[in-house]
Amino acid sequence: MKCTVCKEPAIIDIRRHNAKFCPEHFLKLCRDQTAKAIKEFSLLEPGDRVLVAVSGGKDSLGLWDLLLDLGYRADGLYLGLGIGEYSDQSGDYARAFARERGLNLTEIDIRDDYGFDIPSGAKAARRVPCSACGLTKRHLFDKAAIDGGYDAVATGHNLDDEAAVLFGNVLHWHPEYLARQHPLLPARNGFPKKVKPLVRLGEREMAAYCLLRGIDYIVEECPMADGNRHLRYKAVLNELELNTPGAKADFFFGFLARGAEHFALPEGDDSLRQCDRCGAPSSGEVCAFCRLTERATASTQSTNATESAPVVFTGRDRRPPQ
Ligand code: Q46
Ligand code: ZN
Ligand code: ZN
Repeated sequence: MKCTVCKEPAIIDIRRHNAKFCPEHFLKLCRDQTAKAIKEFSLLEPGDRVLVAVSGGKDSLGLWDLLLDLGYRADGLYLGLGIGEYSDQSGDYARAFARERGLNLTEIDIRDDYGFDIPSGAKAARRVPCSACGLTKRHLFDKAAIDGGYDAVATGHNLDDEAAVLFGNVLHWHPEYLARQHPLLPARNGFPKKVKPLVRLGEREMAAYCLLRGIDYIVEECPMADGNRHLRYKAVLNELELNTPGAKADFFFGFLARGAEHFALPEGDDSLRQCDRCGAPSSGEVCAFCRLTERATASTQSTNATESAPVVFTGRDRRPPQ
């Protein structure tokens, strides 16, 4: 197998590009595809200060590395979600990455700062763990970006992630989600700009990128992802991609080019106010995150008061997101 560019031995075959790459040209492809997404969707301006949502996985650490390589000023934010060993290990990978490269990583531990963790907090608030987790992550990344004066929050969603989410949103016809499915969500109403610069790279490519760049990352999936419907959609799309290389990219980029406009929401119709407790933009008096915190910690307090067994994470908590 030879590199399509230089004819040296290739290490990866990317069928949707109908091309094979040696290490040097594969790394160049990853940089070029990231830069192309940033330009094509107007994600960032040169010299922007970016806050990378770091999970310790291949996508977020690879994204941080790529943004720095492309000349952006990028800091990381890691959230300790209290999901057992998974959180302990993913935090170690994020810290090691930042330490070895002298980067600025901020950490927020939701147990220390907000008094709950995702498994027990979700249970107490009667929410599916991934729903409580997503809400928590969105709120805390938004807040950190606004407080820190960053130009954007960047997340490591790749082509496989976006195609799977689109598949779910089309399968169940969620027009309100389709309206927001774009690599760029501009800043609005006190929310920071959010960008997804990896939408042109697949999961397999991000794993290969990290391997070649010497980036150690947590390989295990979050235990709460078990049974997650997006994993099932990914499996269906992988099957399709096997026989139709490029199907995922056609599906996702075709939607952006020809479908998304039909779901766009009229501008300026959000009537948001400030949360009475934390000041974040909110549709009601108290924002969803403050309500979650209240319910999650009220249960902890009453549990402590009655000295009954603490709420702990067990395998039974693994339910798919809604
Ligand atoms: S971390 Fe959180 Fe994911 Fe785990 S609980 Fe679900 S949303 S699966 S990206
Ligand atoms: Zn080459
Ligand atoms: Zn609030």
